[in-house]
Amino acid sequence: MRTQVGIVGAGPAGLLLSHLLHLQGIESAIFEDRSREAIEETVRAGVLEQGTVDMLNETGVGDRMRREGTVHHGIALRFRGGDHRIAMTELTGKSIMLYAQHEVIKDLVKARLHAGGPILFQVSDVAVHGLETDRPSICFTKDGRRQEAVCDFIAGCDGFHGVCRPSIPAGALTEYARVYPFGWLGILAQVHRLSEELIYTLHERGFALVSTRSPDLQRLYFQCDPEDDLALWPDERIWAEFRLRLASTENWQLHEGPITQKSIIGMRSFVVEPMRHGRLFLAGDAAHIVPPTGAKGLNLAVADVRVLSRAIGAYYAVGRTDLLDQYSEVCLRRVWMAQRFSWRMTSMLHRFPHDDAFHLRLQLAELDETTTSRAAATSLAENYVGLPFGDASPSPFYERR
Ligand code: RFL
Ligand code: PHB
Repeated sequence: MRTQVGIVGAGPAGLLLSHLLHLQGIESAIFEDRSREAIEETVRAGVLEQGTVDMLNETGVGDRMRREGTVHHGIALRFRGGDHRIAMTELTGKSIMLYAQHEVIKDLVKARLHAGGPILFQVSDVAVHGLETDRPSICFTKDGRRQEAVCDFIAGCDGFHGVCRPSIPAGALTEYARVYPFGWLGILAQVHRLSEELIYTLHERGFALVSTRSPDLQRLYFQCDPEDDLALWPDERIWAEFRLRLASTENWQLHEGPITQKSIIGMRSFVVEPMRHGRLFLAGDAAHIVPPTGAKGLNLAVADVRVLSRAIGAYYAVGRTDLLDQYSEVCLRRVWMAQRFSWRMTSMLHRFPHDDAFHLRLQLAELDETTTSRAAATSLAENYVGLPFGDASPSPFYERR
């Protein structure tokens, strides 16, 4: 088969890129190794930055998000048992949206299939070839048959464990990485909403987070040993840990209920430079990972494909290659700012294995400063609601039509 842009991976990056290209009249095909059901059910992110929300709305895939998502204007930082609000909208004029990643995925899959855009689910043994030529290709097995898609460009949107990044010759990329000595145990619980806004907590026993999915389904996390076995965490033990860490000196109550999903995830920071090799462009988790404390991963994936779709659009419309050449540099500047913010939120709110009482007091002092200085609170809020996209490229062709 032949397509203009071959996209590996139907996560937020791959699906949105395909949608943005379609709006500019550019053909693409997506190659995904899991089933449609599997990608539409995987529980991951929940926080969408204002810029992500605006993009989904402006490109016609925001209707259900506007109806079912919840706009939040602040977050709480809980320490010494007390809540301190960061008034995001008051400080920045922007807000965030709580809307689950798998709901974004459902909306994008529906839009792509409706427009006839091919998404090939359950392909196996994907391999990319000819990256340094102007006819790169994607080989894959579908229904037992080995096939090839010849493309002009390939977008590696296949996440951290995908095949695209490792297909780049050794020596062409530099990797920057940090692995944290803790993970997050996350649950979905059938409990009525615990708080109007997210609560990020630092407790002597470690970090905890109260988030939400709907009025009757809550998402909570706490810091744990990344090697912990979920079997060691029966529901009662999980609630006991939340009771301790979320203990409040104010009028706040933890309601407990049935846990419908639980998992443990490791935490790392990772960036690869550059995000391009020949005709292969990496986007989203394939190029960078952040610890989830800043809620940035999905939003970075969206920012990458915005830049990439504009660069590819300018190539097909007027033959420009300069935006493709600038892709990596433009994305990386913002990626590193999000890395720094995610690292900062993680270090400020988690206990590290060898931290002593001195370090805990420094963390509390940092939280005191963040919640009492308007300048410090504004800096956190600006990062949390999302930094400007930072691409100086012309407005995309689909906006001009
Ligand atoms: P994805 O979502 O991993 O999608 C990659 C897709 O590629 C497919 N794939 C392959 N297909 C074909 N052949 C292969 N060889 C393939 N290998 C992989 C996979 O099946 C998959 O469908 O990457 P993408 O699109 O870059 O999106 C990144 C985001 O998913 C990720 O950054 C976020 O989930 C991170 N994240 C959060 N981000 C936010 O912006 N806000 C949040 O509130 C937030 N919370 C979170 C998070 C991530 C979490 N976990 C589970 C790591 C909370 C958690 C707990
Ligand atoms: C979530 O709702 O899953 C969530 C919220 C905030 C984060 C990470 C995850 O920082």
